[in-house]
Amino acid sequence: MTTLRLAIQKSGRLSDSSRNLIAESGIEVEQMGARLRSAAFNFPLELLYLRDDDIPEYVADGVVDAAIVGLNIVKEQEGEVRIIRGLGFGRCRLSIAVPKTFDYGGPQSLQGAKIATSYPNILGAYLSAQGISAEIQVISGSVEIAPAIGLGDAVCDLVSSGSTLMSNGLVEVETVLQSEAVLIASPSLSREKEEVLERFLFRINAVLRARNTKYITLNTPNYAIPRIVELLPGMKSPSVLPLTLPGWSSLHTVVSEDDFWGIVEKLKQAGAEGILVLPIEKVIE
Ligand code: PRT
Ligand code: ZN
Repeated sequence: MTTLRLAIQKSGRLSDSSRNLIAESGIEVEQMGARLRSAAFNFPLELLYLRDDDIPEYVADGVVDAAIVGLNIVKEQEGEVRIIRGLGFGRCRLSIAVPKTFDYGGPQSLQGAKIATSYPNILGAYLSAQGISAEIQVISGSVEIAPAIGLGDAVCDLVSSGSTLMSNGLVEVETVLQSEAVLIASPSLSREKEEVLERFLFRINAVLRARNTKYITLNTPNYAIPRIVELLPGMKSPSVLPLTLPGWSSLHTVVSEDDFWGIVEKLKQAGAEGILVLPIEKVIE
């Protein structure tokens, strides 16, 4: 049977989440150890562990068929790859930041400035779209220290909590790219590999849909059911089961966790009691 070769980051911020996603998809992989690759036992998948910077090129060249890597890396590199879907982890943004003392009044303030970054292509495209000519100073690591050592007037770097910028006396002023881990694939795969990719994607979709979805059960007096049903943005209409207590029912439905926190108070006010929120493992649509 045809095997799909999938690259993930060997060791770094995306490694654990990538491996967890594969495991939650019900795909069992040999222990990783110090290997460069390992095979799945119960799905036609081979995993390759690579440095994230190498991944887009390997996918574009067809050395691997698909991969999980940051959108920031995909956008920075030139090779042609298909972005299949965002995976909801590894979220960060590529931002321009300036020293606290910089008198910043919008992107035009960067005219003629020297900006240190590891993302010259994304930054270059952003600056030309804004009609700004600035000097791009390419630095491979610790971009945040560049202004302090005279290597730039500003920086363009990845930010998640913002604490690295803050501890270096920098202020985030523009977001150039919103990033997260993405599943990418080679531009052309054989029909057999494309089918395996589809099956892999089907599983991933089920896992990711479930992550933000909760199974809710609650008890309610019967008179409150119409109001509560109105509040619950369920998949379809919720199930209503009678309780042994006369005039009361138990209501079951599935809601997105974000929606749930927005309506929980209203559910209680409407008369809901004993609200349970349960995790869901997979959602197949
Ligand atoms: O060895 P390899 O080359 O594979 O790994 P790497 O060291 O190049 O990458 P790694 O593991 O650091 O990051 C992998 C991917 O994680 C990145 O390409 C992004 O897609 C994503 N990601 C998410 C981040 C961050 N958040 C992040 N905060 N990558 C880097 N950072 C760094 C940032 O560069 C800065 O130095 O964290 C610092 C900022 O963090 P805060 O929280 O202080 O704002
Ligand atoms: Zn890297």
